[in-house]
Amino acid sequence: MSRRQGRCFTALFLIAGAAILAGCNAEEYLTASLEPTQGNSATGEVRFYRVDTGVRVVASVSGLTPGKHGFHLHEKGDCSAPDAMSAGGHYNPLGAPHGSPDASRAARHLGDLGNLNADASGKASYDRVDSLLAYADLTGLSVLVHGKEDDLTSQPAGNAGPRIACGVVKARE
Ligand SMILES: [Cu+2]
Repeated sequence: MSRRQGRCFTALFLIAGAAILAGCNAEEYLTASLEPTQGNSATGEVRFYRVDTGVRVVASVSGLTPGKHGFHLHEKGDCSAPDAMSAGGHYNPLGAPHGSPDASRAARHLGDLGNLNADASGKASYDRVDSLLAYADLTGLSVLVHGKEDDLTSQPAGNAGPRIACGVVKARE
């Protein structure tokens, strides 16, 4: 091998090493940045991770009133309306009734994530693995936070009140 070829192989080796390291560091997830709707103040981030048993949903939200707030995936990735009605109804590709996130596939919307539960300072965190969601289907949906508790029973949306924050689900940048 000539000296020049040797240098070239060294360079290739370094590039391959850097690529492998970059691959190890690039954790893959989808994210939705929650922005408040008109007259509200809730903000936060929701992340979706692919796990063996489904999709892990991790949220951190602040600016809430203390207590429970309906938390759903909605069908349209459009938060442009001041009241976020542009996001459409719950993500419900199977045409099921509204329900608890722990209900069976036939008894909940796939978008039914239950409630966020804000503490006295208005902060809520959420970390749950959903065994019915498919990671590949989530991009382009939206995540909504509501002003009231989702009772997990009332149709079609748990009587959860106005939409106070909205974010579109996107690949991490
Ligand atoms: Cu909703």
